[in-house]
Amino acid sequence: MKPNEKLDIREILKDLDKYEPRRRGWTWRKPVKNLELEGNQYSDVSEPLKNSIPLPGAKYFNDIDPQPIQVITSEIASGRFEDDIRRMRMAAWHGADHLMVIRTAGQSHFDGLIEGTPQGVGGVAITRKQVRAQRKALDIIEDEVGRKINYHSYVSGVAGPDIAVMFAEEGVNGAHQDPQYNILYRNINMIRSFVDAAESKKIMSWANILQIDGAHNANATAMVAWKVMPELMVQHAINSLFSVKSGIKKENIALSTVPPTAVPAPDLKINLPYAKALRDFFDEYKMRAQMNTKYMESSTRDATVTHVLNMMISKLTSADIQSTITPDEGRNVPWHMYNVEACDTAKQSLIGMDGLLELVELKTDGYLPKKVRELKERAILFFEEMLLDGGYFQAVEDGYFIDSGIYPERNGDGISREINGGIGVNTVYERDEDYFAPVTAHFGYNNTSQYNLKANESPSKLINGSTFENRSKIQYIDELDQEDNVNQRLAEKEKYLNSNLIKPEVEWLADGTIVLDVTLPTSIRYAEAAGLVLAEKMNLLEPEVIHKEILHIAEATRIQIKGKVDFDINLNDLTLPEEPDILSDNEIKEFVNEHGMKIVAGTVGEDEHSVGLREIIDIKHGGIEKYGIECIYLGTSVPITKLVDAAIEANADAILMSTIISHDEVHYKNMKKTHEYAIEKGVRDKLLIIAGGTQVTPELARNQGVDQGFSRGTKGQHVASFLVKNKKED
Ligand code: Z98
Repeated sequence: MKPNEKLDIREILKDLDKYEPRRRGWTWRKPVKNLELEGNQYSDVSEPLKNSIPLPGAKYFNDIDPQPIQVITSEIASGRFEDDIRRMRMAAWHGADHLMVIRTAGQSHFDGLIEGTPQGVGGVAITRKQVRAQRKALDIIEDEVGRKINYHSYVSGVAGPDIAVMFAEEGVNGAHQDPQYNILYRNINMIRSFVDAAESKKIMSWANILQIDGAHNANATAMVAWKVMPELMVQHAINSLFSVKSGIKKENIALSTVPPTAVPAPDLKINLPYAKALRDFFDEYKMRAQMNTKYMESSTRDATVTHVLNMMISKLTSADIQSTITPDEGRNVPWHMYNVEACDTAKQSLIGMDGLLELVELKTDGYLPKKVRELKERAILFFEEMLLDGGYFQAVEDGYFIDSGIYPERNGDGISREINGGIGVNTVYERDEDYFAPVTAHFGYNNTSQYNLKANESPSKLINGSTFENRSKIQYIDELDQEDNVNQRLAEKEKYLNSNLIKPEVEWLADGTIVLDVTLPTSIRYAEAAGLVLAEKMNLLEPEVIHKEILHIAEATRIQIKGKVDFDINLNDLTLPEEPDILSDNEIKEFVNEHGMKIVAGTVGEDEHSVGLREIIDIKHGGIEKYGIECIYLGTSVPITKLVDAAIEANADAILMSTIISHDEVHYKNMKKTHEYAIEKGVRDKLLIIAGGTQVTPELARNQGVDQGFSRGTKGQHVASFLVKNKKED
């Protein structure tokens, strides 16, 4: 795979029936002690990538791209897995190494494994083909970026154990699994849910899949999110210990933690003690920190600030995995650019806070430890009361969970589920005495002795291995639906697949969607209506206001409108402007340092417009002085003879002449005169003449005899590069 080539989805789909995952299990980043990049010392970083897109400011640091120590999650499930694969590549280049396929698809409403690749609504249905295609694509992507990528989805719903088996077979590396999710949010019978969970966890442990729990969903669901803090700890405890008892290693158990509140509440005062209490209680487990979606609105700025504040807590409490997705999920716009933005936000913040715990310490007296203790006490009392009242199942029936009171306060609005109710009620059966299952990973009683198997021998030995050992037994079903499948979708997009035709896109190839960002000088209601008219007049199809922000209730409103365009752009019809040929700052500096460089500059003729030229020279604005080039500035309206004479006297390497006035082609005439006068003086061959100005066309300037012309948008670096290159050629 060449970095500058597009992923060919059809190539990935080819021979998918024969694909075998390269490995099983989760991979953490490789820490690097005392990494030094461009003179910067880093404390909590991991191995740099082979290919990546650095942050915008990196151009001032020789494009270094330090990678935080935390695994960074990006959640990608737009509804079309084939487009998600492309977005996974974008996210990986921006630093994501945990790619989750999880969104509001309602996958956990499916009662069995589904096959093929149907298009999802706001998410994707988890199927073997989709999982296999994405894992295969990630093999290519991880080679490209030079870091292992963890692929993740979830083991929920009554089909949970079946999904766990499929994940183990297909090399899925991480999964959400938490029986409490099924019970509280999907009304699956509690006994069934815990039995399924034991089985699923056993399978996940065999495949070394990292497990993330579902406790944070309480926070997103509760009426008053922060009040569920004690309950969140109880939910984490139940799932963690149940997972250990089902066979998962502690290092493969991650708590899904979300800072329970958000600004305008005093964020750190509430969220930090909570995170600290959690770290103290669950110090043997991993933490997957995610953002709070509960209070997230449509402002990307607002979501980003929440994310950054949340990451300060992640740093202070040493979270192991940093999720980035909820700024996107909270706004329900699963678009490429938001995944990428959030990955960059994580990288920028975590690197920005590198070494934070070497700089500050969490206080051991006063408010923080007091609050931490209070939260722990509330959680323990919650647990004790639950045990006294008959245990977890009874507590759920009594509506203990997702109550809007902070324990021990109760508001009676919790979610209540019946022990003898819900989906899958009465579907759990005790195993008969001769029960036997010839499978590799299985929870609980299995009468292997009747077949003379030793205790440490796998029951699957009796059938020459189950699908875990013998992949030829896996039933691979390509597509079941003739209409709704990836081949049909790709055929519809044929025109845009690896062709010269492009159309804007936000989530699916050639979806045609664009966003307008508009400020209108009116109140919010009028701005919204006017915005739609504006979009229609601009020929945008299906316009919809996706964000509104009051700048002032009467003066102005900012709105964002999405809409579609129905035309294509042919890349072959485009004329690309010449790429400026520039050297790096260091290359220029080194050359000037070694060989010296002097220029004489001025605006010529009757021209008083000095700003442009001064910007090219001045160190403050990135002008050529910063490279050590000696600049003799002669001022404005300088006669061309004076410019050349001064250059001779100073033994300068070049003249920088600037002209804005262009009536009667005076700017070009002056260029010609300068060139000719330099010849007359016998210095033309050792003196470079460079002409700049807004009306200068480089080619026309060269036609007048000067060495180069520079127009609008020119920076000191462009001019300095030209000077150095020419001197090098001499
Ligand atoms: C996250 N962004 O945690 P449906 N099972 C568990 C879950 O936590 C979730 C689902 C299933 C969040 C995503 N989590 C929220 C334990 C969802 C999803 O039926 O497809 O909605 O199940 O990363």
